[in-house]
Amino acid sequence: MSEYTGKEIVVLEGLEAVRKRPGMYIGSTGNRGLHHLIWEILDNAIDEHLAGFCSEIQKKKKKDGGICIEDNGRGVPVDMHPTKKVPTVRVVYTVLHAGGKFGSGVYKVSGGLHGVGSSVVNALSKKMIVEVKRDGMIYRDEYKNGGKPAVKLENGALPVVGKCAKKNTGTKVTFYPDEEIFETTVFKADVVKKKLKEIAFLNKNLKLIYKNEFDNEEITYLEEFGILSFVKYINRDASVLHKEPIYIEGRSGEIEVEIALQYTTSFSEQINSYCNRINVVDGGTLVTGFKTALTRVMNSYARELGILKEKDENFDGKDIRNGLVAIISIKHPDPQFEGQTKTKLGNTDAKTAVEDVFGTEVQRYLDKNIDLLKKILDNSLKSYNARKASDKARTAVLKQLNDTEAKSKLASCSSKNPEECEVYIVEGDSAGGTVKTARNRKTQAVLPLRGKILNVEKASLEKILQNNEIKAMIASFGCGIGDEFDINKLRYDKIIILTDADVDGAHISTLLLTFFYRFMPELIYSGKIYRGLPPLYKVDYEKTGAAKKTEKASAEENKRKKKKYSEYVFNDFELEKFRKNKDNKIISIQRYKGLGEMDAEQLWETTLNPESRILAQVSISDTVEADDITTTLMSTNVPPRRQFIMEEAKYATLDI
Ligand code: 1YM
Repeated sequence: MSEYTGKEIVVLEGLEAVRKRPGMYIGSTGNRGLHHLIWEILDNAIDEHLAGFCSEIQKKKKKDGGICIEDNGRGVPVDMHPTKKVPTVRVVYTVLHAGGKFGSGVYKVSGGLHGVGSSVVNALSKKMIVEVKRDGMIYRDEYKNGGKPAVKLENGALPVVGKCAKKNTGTKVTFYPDEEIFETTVFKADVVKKKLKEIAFLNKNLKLIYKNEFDNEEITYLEEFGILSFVKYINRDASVLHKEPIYIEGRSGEIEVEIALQYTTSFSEQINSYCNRINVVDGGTLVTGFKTALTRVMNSYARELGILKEKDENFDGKDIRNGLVAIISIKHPDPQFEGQTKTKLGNTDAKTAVEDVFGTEVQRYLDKNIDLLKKILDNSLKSYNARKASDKARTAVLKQLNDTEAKSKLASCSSKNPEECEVYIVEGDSAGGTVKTARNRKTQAVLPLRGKILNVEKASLEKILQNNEIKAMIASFGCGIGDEFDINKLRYDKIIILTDADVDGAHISTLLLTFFYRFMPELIYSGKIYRGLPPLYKVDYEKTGAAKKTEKASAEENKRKKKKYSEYVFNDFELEKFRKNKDNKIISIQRYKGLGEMDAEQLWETTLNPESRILAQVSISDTVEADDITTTLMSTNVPPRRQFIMEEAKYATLDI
C-alpha cells in the first residue's frame, strides 16, 4: 500500500464513514439493506442498457457466498482519471458519489432512488473484484475490507489479466457483503427474481439471466412486449374486461412516454408509475397527467355517444378508473424526486408530456376500437350510478358513525392523547374479552371483530360501508375513509392487528390489510399499522449450566439450578435454538393454539406490554408487490389464494 498518496487516504475516510453509518446510505443493515447492494450494482448495468450499449445482464450467486453481476456494455473506463490520478474505474468504486458525476448518459437510473453509488457497495463488502473488458483487454481491480485497493497499479494503470476480442466488452462486479456490517448476508432468491422480472418488464428486450450455483438454477428474463406484458402479468388471475391491454407510446420533447392499461371487473384501481425505471411509489406529475387526459377523453366520448345526457354531471375520474390496472413508464433527462421518501415525481413538464401523448394516442386507439370504448364507458357508468347511490349511503353512514352503535364494540382507553394511545384489533369476542381485562386501560383500546371481515376486493363501496366490522373500525379510528380520510384525525399512534398464529388468523389479517391498503393506505404508508406476534410456546425449564462450571457451587447457585424458569418462545426456530442450548433442561413445552388459551397475565406479558411484546410494523416498499398480493389473494381464483394464506401462516410462525 506504500504507493498511495494523501488523496487515497481521504478516499478511504469517505468509505469509512459509510461503514460507520451504513443505515444512512442503504437504509438498514438488515435484509433490505443487504439487497440494496445488488440493486445498486444492477442500476449501473441498467444505465448502460438505457444508454444503448448493453443488451444482457447476468446475476449469479456463487458457491463461495459472492454475488456476481456482469453486463456486456462498454465496460467502466479504465483510463487515468484527470484529477484523482488513478484509473477511473477505481475512482468509481472508491469515491463516494463518484458514479453520477462522470455519467454523461441521459435517463439514468443511478442517482435516483438507490443512487448511493457503487463505492457504497464496496465500502460494505469484505471483498470486491471488478473486471472490465475494453479494447481487447481484460483489466482487474480488487478491494478488501471495505474498499481498500488490493491490486498494485503498474505505472498508474490496472494490470491486464487476459485478452479478448475487441468487440467483446463489459463490466463484471463480484462482491462479498461484510458479515461484520450486516445482520444477515443471505440473499433471498424470490426477492431477487421478482426484481429481475420487474426490470425485464420495464426494459423491453433486455436479457437478464439469474443463476444460482447452490442449486444450479438458471432463469432467463426477457420481455419482448415490456409493460404490456407487465399489465397482463398483474392481471393474470383477475377477470378482465378486455383480453389485450391498451398500449400507448410516444414522445414529447425530451420526455419518452409509455403506458399500458387493462380493465378488470374488480372495484379497485391500480396505477404503477416509473420514471427512468424507478418506481415512483407516490406517483406525482406523471400520474396526474395520465388521470387528467383519461378523464377528459372519456367524458368527451361519453357526451359524443350520448351516454351522458346534457343534464348529467361529468364522470368523476374515479368512475373512469374503476377496475383499471395501468403502468406508466416515462424517461426523463432530469427527474426531480420529491417528498420525504423521494418517491414522488415533481417535474411539471412530465405532466404535460404524459397528458399530451396519452390524450392524443388513446383517442386514436379508441376511435378504432369502438367495442372496447363502449365496454369502458359502460363500466364507468356503472360506477357513476353506484357512486351516486353510495354517496347517499356514505353520508348516512358517516353521520351515523358518531352514534353509539358502531362505537359500542370499541373498549376505548381513557387517554385522549393520540401520541400515547393504541388500539388492538382482536379476532373474536373471547380473545377480545381477555385483552380487555389484560390491557393498560389508560392507553390501550380494544376492538374485537366478530369472525372474518368483508373481502373489500370483491364488494362495492356501498356494501363495504354497510359492513358492521368496517363501520366499527372507521368509527373507532376517527379519520374517515376514502376521499374524506384525514390522518391528522387518527385517534391512535398504533393500530395493532392481533390474530391467532394460524391459517385463519393469517387470513383475517390479510383481509384487514387489504381493507387498509385500499381505503386508508396512508395508515400503512405512515407506519401506523402493526401486527402483534403472540408467542407460540411457553417453555418451563431448569438451568443446568451454572452448577457444572464451578465445582464448589454455592448454595445460592444450587438453589438457582433447581429453580424453575419459564420463557415464551415466538417461533419454531427459536424453540429449536432453545432445545439445543445445553444450559437448559426443558421440563415442559406448552403450545398455544390461540390467544384465547392465555390468561390475562400471560397475555399482558407476551402481547400487550410495550416492554416485552413483539410487534411487526406493516410496510409497503413496493406497490407492485403489494397490489400483487391483494389481487392474487383476493381474486376468486382459488389456488393462488390458498397458496398465499399458507405462506402467510408460515411467515407468522417463522419469520419475525
Ligand atoms: C455490473 C455493473 O457498472 N456497467 C457499466 C458502468 C459504467 C459504464 C458502462 C460506462 C459509462 C460511461 C462510459 C458514461 C460506468 N462508467 C462510469 C464512469 N455494471 C456496470 N458500464 N463508459 C462506460 O457514463 O459515460 C460510472 S458507471 F463514471 F466511469 F464513467
